Amino acid sequence: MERAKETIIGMAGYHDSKVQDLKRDTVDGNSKRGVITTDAGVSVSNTDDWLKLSTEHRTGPMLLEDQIAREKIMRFDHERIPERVVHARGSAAFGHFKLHESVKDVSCAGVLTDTSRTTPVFVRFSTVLGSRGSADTVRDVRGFAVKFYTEEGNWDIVGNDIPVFFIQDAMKFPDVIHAGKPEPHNEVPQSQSAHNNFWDFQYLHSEATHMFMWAMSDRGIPRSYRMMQGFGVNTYRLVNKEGASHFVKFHFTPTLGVHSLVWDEALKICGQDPDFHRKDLWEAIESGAFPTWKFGIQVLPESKQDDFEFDILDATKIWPEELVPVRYIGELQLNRNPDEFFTQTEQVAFCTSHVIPGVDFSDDPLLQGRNFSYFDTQLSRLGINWQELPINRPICPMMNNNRDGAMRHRITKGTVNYWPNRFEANPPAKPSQGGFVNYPEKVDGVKQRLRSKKFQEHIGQAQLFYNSLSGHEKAHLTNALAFELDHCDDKTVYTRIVDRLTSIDLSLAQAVATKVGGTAAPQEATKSNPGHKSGYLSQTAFDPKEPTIATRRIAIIVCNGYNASAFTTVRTTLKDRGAFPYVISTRRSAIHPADAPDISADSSSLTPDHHFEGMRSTLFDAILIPDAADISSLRNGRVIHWIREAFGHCKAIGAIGEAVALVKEACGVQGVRLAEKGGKEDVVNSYGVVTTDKLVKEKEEKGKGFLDVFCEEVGKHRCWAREMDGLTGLV
Ligand code: HDD
Repeated sequence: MERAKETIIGMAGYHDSKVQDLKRDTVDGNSKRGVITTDAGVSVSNTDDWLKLSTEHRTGPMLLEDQIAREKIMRFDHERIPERVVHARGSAAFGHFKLHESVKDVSCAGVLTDTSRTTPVFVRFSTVLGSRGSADTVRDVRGFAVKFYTEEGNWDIVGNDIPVFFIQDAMKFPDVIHAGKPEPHNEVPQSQSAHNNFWDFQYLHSEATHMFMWAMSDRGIPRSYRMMQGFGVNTYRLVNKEGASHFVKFHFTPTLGVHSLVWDEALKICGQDPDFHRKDLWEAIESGAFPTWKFGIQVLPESKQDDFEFDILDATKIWPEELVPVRYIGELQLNRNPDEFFTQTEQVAFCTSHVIPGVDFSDDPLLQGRNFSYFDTQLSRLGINWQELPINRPICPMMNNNRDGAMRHRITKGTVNYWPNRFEANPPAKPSQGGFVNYPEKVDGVKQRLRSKKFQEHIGQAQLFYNSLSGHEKAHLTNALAFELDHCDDKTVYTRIVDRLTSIDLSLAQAVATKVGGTAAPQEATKSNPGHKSGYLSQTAFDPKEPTIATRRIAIIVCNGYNASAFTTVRTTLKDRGAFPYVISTRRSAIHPADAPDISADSSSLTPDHHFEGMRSTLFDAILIPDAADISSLRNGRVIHWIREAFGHCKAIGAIGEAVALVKEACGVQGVRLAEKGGKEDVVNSYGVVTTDKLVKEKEEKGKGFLDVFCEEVGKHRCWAREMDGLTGLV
């Protein structure tokens, strides 16, 4: 009771409670009001020159007595902490969770029952295998870790963008990670699964088959953190007020849809902009385009635990949504970037064991091991008092008799640090006061190292996943496997994987074997693919009902002599519809429209955002080239390559007037029709290449013109028909 009162007092403007909490420890590093001091607060007059024995003519030896220089160097020497043993590379943001529908029928957790609450969150996205400085767009699983700062304490969902895991038992985690990380003899390759050890492990653990199919699919190369699903993966338990328990899986589904890069593009971005995802998240939030996800739960009463072909506690299995629908009950929004990377994104520590009353664990053998591992790893990463760090501490009052330890900084007054004590200070809370009570599960078993029978079947859901993909997704998956196995030079490894693929789908195995070697002959042991499908596994199932161009990066290519009115209409329309347009030209100094070619006429000039050498088409979702008198100035290898490459990556391309000829030169392959000068059709859309002779103002105003068709194509993310019909040369 006392606690609830305190909670409310401490939370004026509840939705900002974590912001208020962090303010206690936040100072302004940009402020001009103070002067520079030592860590002990003494003002310092020089931080550039070590104290030394010098004269005007000769620099002499430096003095060890310079405590100011020593402190500066010594602090620097110890700046690094161990990076996370997995998920080292990541970025994060603050936001909030809003519950739309109470689920008090299954849980008594305040965050899942009180629709008037807004719960602050901190969410960290990550890759798994790479080091802290590795590239964002590698093929990998992505972490999706959510810390809810609830009124009853912190609740962490430490999930991924893929709903299943490689292994069933936590004891195998060091093996799967050792096999995936750089090989031990030469520390190669960095953040790649394309090597012998990774695939050796995959073969030797057939339970990993389902997940490697997901990792090789487009899910392994997301376009943006904002366009990925998040899954709690493990089976948890929800407990309601009456004490009844239900099993549950957690889902986050992005409102922008689920979208991916294409592999050739992902590879190039690793070099062109290794921070691509980090910047994408940051920029979207800074510009007010807050990423959102629907939050849903799949719930099963305990009585149904044994009703399925698979074990519902096996983390290598999904609960197909046809069997257990997702109940969408709330929304997660990210709306504030961190103030400092290290103290927030690096020092945040998630634990699957952080649950709150109303949420509990199942006997999922992966989850149970995780509950040990996360807490344990924070000890070597951050030290015993890691929960005191500002980003990790709860927003509700916290009190117990855990004391001391390195770097303890909370000062707890009073004469007792144990319970019970003669003052009855800080007693345990009764369940009626919100005290956590473990679900009284009845357990009956024999103590042995064993997984139950249903854990032994590993192929059925890998087939379900493969069968449920659309044509282009299947093609991408096939190519991904062919790429990865091409990087395995040990014949045992790639022939075995081809073998494994034959038990999923013979045609898939044959396509891969043709490229990498190995025999995909139907064997006696080959399981036939029964062809079952689910409607919720292809990324296309999550396309927004109304296609949107919001937050899409669109390159508007311009040159001197551009048509000012076409350019302005284009840029304004794209901006109005929420896209991020960037002007790209041959230089970043001023360019001039056709009707004001005078270089000195500053008022009618345009300063491009980038030039062609500074950026690449890979960093944009679409390209649009307005009309320009002097289009021939763009007729060079670099620009042609820009457009051609965007065509190869199936991006929407738009061209107006004279620019159509440029597009023709870059991607005028057979099968793609383009608008003709004086032709009958106002707008031609062929394979996502949208062209027009001229922009008709009235049509644009009525919302039926060239720009609408172009935006519709951008909203589709990519024109996959282009590669499926063999026009891109990349499939
Ligand atoms: Fe894990 C980090 C997700 C299985 C042990 N894991 C970590 C992070 C995510 C996941 C998103 C990064 C958290 C952050 O941003 O700080 N891990 C998963 C998922 C799993 C999973 C979805 C399967 C359902 N993990 C797993 C197992 C173990 C670990 C089975 C050990 C038995 N994971 C760790 C860890 C890490 C970690 C070593 C490294 C840094 C950290 O915990 O805080 O303890």
